[in-house]
Amino acid sequence: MMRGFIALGSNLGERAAHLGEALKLMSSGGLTVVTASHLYESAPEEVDEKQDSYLNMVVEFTFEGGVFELLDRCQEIERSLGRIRPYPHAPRTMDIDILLIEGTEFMDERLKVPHPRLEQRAFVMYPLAEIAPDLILPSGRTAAQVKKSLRNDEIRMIPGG
Ligand code: PH2
Ligand code: MG
Ligand code: MG
Repeated sequence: MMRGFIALGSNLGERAAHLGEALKLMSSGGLTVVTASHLYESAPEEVDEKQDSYLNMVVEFTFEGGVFELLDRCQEIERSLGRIRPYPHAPRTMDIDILLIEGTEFMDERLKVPHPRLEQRAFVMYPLAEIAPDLILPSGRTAAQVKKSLRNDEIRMIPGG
């Protein structure tokens, strides 16, 4: 059984409802959500055009299957929530990114694990550090240390979200 962390994000339509729906869809067929973070709101990063803000969260998961099966499941859930890909970094109803898989490094055109930009992204590190502060990341630092080093006042935890 594999165990790891997945990031979810939405900045189009009913963002919180999309995330709730994705969590429901993730909890079947050998995929189990073990822990879910709060929702965090932040402005789009790494995007040139004006877009609505994102809601992001991170979940710890277990999965009975292989890496590509997991990727297919994530993309199937994105599609069932109306994800279209008109151009890179377009606004999206649902983005599901595999961040880390315990004991696994994976480099392929379709998928890189650990996620290459994981430790640079406040919208990933805030929710990840909430649910796994002592997790050791590829740089050798804990999630809590990396979060602290990013210190970002623009990101907002949604209470109860
Ligand atoms: N995802 C991106 C690009 N920029 N910014 C925020 N705040 N949240 C995201 O999920 C996000 C982003 C590409 O997937
Ligand atoms: Mg993404
Ligand atoms: Mg993605």
